[in-house]
Amino acid sequence: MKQLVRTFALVFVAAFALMILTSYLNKSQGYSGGNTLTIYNWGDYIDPDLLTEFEEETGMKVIYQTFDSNEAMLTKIEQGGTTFDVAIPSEYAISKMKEENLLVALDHSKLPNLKNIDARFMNLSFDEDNKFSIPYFWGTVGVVFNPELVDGLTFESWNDLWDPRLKNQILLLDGAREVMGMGLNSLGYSLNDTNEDHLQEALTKLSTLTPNVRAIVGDEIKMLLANEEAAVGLVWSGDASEIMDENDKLDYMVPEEGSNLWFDNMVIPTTARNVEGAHQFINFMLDPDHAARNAEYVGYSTPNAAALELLPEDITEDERFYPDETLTGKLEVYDNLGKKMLSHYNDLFLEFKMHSK
Ligand code: N2P
Repeated sequence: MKQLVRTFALVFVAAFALMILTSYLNKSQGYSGGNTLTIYNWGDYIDPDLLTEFEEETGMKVIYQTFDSNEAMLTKIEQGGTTFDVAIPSEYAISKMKEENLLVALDHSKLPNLKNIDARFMNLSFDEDNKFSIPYFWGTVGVVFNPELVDGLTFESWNDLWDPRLKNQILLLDGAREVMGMGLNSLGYSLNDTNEDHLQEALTKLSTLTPNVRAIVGDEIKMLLANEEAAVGLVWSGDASEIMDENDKLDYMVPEEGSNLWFDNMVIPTTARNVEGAHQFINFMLDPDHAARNAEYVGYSTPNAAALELLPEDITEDERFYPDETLTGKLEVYDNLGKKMLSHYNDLFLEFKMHSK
């Protein structure tokens, strides 16, 4: 009898432990069953009320995880073991995921709201016919600065960041392509350059910026700049708009040598368990009201023409955040440089980070 009780107890404990373990694994691996939807997005990149509304409307439960760079997102999806239903990478990462067969072809008949996207953002070279990706936000990379803290300096060129008056005053976003791109652009090279001499030259140039670099940071860059903890930041345009909402002394500019124009898009990775729900979510985000509220909440520029109509004019007519084609035509979109070159960029960026500490 005692033996039986003990066996029972043991089986019970083991089953319980297994339950806890699976629930933990499901959470950490982004498991989605029929009624859950697992979303993998950049940090600070959605209005959380929209997730709640989506859950209420569909009865699905959203599991939400974030990343802070395309490289981190790619590594996680490439290594497998995840079950993300929707992810939101940028164009060069999408092109790489397509190459690696990591994306599900979309069923446009399930995305009637796709008609709301401005034709200017459709059918771009990284995904012709939008077979795998649907526009989410777009923008530029540039410099946010606080005119009161920069000792009369004005900003036009990347090279202005090297001014000794900016000692310890610059915050950089933590992105390999963005920081390497700044180094390359400041020398007049393309931010897609793969010439080894140019890349080394860019690294050397960047290492001379280190006296001015206060820190390389993630999403906290917005709080630090708004609180005037530093005078200058290398940021994505939408973060600049968010910072300027908090502190209207600050301004944003895109350097004259050129910079990056980027497009973030919703995709369904082949890891998805709920492809139907993923389409429902994408369509939900394409709704004009949802897209407008999302843009207002996160501060980024929407590619949704119908949503633009709903946004205040002081947002949509601000050329810094809704630049026209004359400016965007001078900017470069990141190319998919291939696995080897991308990891080389990462290594060079790491080397720079080590110098900056
Ligand atoms: C938001 C990140 C925006 C990503 N925190 C720009 N591609």
